[in-house]
This record gives sequence, structure tokens and C-alpha cells, in this order.
Amino acid sequence: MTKALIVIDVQNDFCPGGALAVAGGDEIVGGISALMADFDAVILTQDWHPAGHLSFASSHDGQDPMSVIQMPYGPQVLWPDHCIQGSDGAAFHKDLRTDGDLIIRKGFNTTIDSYSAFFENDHTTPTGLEGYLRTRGIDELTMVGLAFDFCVNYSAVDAAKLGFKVTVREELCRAIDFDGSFSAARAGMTDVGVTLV
Ligand code: VGL
Ligand code: ZN
Repeated sequence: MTKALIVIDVQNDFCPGGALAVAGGDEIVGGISALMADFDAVILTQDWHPAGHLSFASSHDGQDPMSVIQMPYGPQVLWPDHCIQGSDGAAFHKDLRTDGDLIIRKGFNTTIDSYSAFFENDHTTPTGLEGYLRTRGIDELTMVGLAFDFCVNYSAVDAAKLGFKVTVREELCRAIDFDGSFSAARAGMTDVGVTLV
């Protein structure tokens, strides 16, 4: 087995003080950095939106952050502006080791959100990560990062459906927990064979 650690969106905007702060988001950074030495490959993801991204409430007249609208690809939570390309908020937390093998950016298409590291939210448009992992012979993935119930969840479910053996280390994740999303994420991951530890 060739094993990769996938570190999801450990960026300033998802940490306390950031635009879409996840409670305790900064508490996991040291543990994630320390875990990297145990893997054959380390891949970091970065939420990377252009200004005016359609997942932002500010892009829709009269919509408040955390409301939900219908997009062509399904329901979309409208977020505060976050992880704008090149901003401090989009940068990795300063204590995160960033000397991994690959940094994959997602959410850069204005009209579609991308929670998963594998597919945009239409569940069809690929990011290229699957091909990268397969051509390197990587078959076992451990996922950590932010947020447990959105980007970690979507990435883990897609990876399991693609046939990777997937483990999520819950102590190295933190959740947004919006409208039951935490328990829904746990159930959804378990259903497709993701191991939660
Ligand atoms: C995320 C909401 C919006 C995440 C990204 O990284 O979980 N959540 N964009
Ligand atoms: Zn985002």
C-alpha cells in the first residue's frame, strides 16, 4: 500500500479570526504538521475563490450568509466571502508544514463551488487529483483538516466511491456544524465505507 495524507483547507479564513472561522480550527495545525512524516506522500488542498464567486452571499442581492439557494447543480449554502485568491485569508495557517508533494487548489470557477478535492459540486468536473494519485500508485488515503462536515466530508466520500481506502482522523478535523451537517457527514462517510477514527 502506498499511503498519502490529504490535508484539507488548513487556511487562515477557516481558523479563529478568519472570514469563515471554524471553532478550534487552529488547534489541529500542530498535530497535522507532525503527522506528515508518517506518509509516502503529502497533499495539501487550498480553497481558492475569485472575488465575486457565486458561493458568496455577497454575489446575490438580498441574500444573507448561511442562507441556502438552488444552483443548477443543487442546493448551495451561501458563505461569507472567504479564501479569495492571493489574500491572507487564503494562505495556509503559519504553523502548517507546506513542504508536501502537491498543493491542489479548488473553487476557482466563478459559477460553481468545489468542496471536494476530487470533483466540483456538480460531482462531474474533475480537479485532476484522482489521476495524480493513481499515476503515483497511491491507494490509501488519510484525511484531516477543515471543515469536517464540508470539504473533508465531500473529499472522503468521493475518494471512497472512487475505490480508495479512506480514513478520516476526526481529532485532526473541526466542523462548521450548520443545520445538522456534522451528524449527516458522519453518517454519509460511514455509509460509503470511510473509516472514522
Ligand atoms: C469549505 C465552505 C466553503 C471547507 C470551503 O473548506 O470546508 N466550506 N468553502
Ligand atoms: Zn469555499
